Amino acid sequence: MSSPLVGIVMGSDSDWPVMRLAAEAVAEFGVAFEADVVSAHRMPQEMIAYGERAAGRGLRVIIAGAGGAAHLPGMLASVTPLPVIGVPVPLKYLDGMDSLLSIVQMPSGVPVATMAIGGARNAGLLAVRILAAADEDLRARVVAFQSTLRDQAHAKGERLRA
Ligand code: RP5
Repeated sequence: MSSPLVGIVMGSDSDWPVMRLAAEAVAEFGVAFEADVVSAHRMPQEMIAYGERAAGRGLRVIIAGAGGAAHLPGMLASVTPLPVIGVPVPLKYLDGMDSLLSIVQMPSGVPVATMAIGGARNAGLLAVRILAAADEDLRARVVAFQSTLRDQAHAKGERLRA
């Protein structure tokens, strides 16, 4: 197995049912990834160390998901030069609006690409696109994937018109 290019981290293993969609999307394109729990509030030192070491370990994109007071994506973005994609994980209360607002309102200078609430699949697909910008083979796979989406949409229209 080649060394991971995408780091998928989350505040708790309870986020995994959402975050595994990011892992599945990345795996569909044959991109090596790692997944781990890195909690901003329960293990802040380890979280900072993860962000500081990520680029040096060979990671190229970080996907970070958290729920509630979701500070993990923003804090990682503050200590890594890598692109960080944030996934708001919906919890029992507030329907994920708390997670979304905690992730999306970053101060100028510290960007986080914030996905929709529960939008972990798009996080994986965005990570693939970021890598594909400098990888022609991967880009061809993204184009083929887009063709599949187009064909599926046409098929839906055909079924309605039939
Ligand atoms: C957040 O608290 C985690 O990202 C998770 O969404 C939430 C609940 O964590 P657990 O209490 O289930 O470990 O930091």
